[in-house]
Amino acid sequence: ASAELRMREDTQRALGFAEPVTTFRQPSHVALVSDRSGVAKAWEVTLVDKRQYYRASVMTLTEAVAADGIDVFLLDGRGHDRHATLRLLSELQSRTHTRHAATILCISDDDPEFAAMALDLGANDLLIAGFTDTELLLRVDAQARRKAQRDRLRDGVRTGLEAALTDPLTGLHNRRYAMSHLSRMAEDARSLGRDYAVMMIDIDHFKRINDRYGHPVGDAVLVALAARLRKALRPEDMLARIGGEEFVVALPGASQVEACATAERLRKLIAACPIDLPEGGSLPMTTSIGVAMAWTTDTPGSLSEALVGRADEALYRSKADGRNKVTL
Ligand code: GH3
Ligand code: MG
Ligand code: MG
Ligand code: MG
Repeated sequence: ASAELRMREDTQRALGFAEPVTTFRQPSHVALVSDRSGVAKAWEVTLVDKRQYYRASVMTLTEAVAADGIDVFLLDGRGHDRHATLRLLSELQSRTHTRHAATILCISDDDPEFAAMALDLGANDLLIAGFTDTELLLRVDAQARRKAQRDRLRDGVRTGLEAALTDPLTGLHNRRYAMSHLSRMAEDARSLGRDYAVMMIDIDHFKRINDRYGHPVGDAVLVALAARLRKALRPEDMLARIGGEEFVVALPGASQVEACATAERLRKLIAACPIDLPEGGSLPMTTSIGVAMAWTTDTPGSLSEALVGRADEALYRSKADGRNKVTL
C-alpha cells in the first residue's frame, strides 16, 4: 500500500473502522514557492517523505509564474516580499497553464487583513503559522483531490462535447457541427467580405450496395469514402457526414468557378477509383453533387439553412439528370 493509504488507514483505525475505506489517485505535482531559504525545502521533506505519491518542485516566485503542469501551489506568504506573493497569486489565476491549479497560502497568525486579501485574490486555502506537518499534508491533500476532480470533470465535458459533434462511424463532423460551422462561416463571410461555397455529396444507388453486400460492407464503404474525401480536400475545408450517405463540404473563400472545379475533381476521383472491399475485391461507385454559393451580400441569419437547401436542390437536379454529375 502507498503511504497515502497507510496514513488514511491509521486514522480510520483510530476511529474504530472495522474495514479501512481506501482510495487511489494519480500523483499530484506540488510547487513549493518561497523566497526564504530552507522553507520550501522543509515542506518538500514533509510532503515527499511522508507521502511518496507527491511530486514536489521547489521554486522561486519568478519560476512559479512560468511553471506548467502544477496541480497545487503552496506559497509562502511570510517571505521577504509579501506583496510579490499576492501578486503571484493573481498572476497564477490569469495564466492559462496555471489557472486551474489550486493555491494554498501560508500566512502568519496575526494578519487577518493579509488573509482576507489572499482569499479575495483567489487563494483556495490558508495555512496559518503554527500548523503541524499533518495539517500541511491534509490541506495539500484536500486541494490536490479537488483539483483532480475538477480536471476529470473538465475532461468529461470536453469528451462529451466532442462526441456530440462527431459522426461515430466515419469520425467526421456530424450535422450538428456542420450547421454551426456554416453559421460561423456566414458571419465570417460578412465581416471579412469573403464568399464561400457549399457542396452536398450523395452516393448514387447506395441502397443497392447494402442490398447486394450487406449493411456492414455498406458501412465500410462509407468509412472509405469519408477518408478519401478528407484526403482530397484542403485542411480548411469542412467535411461532415450529415445523413446516411450524404456529405456536406464547405469551401471557405472559394469562388463559383473554384467550387465547381473542386466538385468535379471529387466526382471524377470517386468514379475513377473503386473502393476496396474488406473481404477482397473492389466496388465501383459514383456520386452526385450539388453546389451552392454564399455571397457576402446575403444576409446571415438563416443563410446556412437556405444555403444547404440550395445545395440539396442542385443535388436533386444531378440525380434527375442521370447521376454521377455536378450541378450548380
Ligand atoms: P440515390 O442514387 O437516389 O441517392 O439512391 P440511394 O439508394 O443512394 O438513395 P436512398 O436514399 O434511396 O438510400 C440511401 C440508403 O442508405 C438507404 C439506407 O439503407 C442507406 N444507409 C443510410 N445510412 C446508412 C448507414 O449508416 N450504413 C449503411 N450501410 N447504409 C446506410
Ligand atoms: Mg437518396
Ligand atoms: Mg444516395
Ligand atoms: Mg441520400
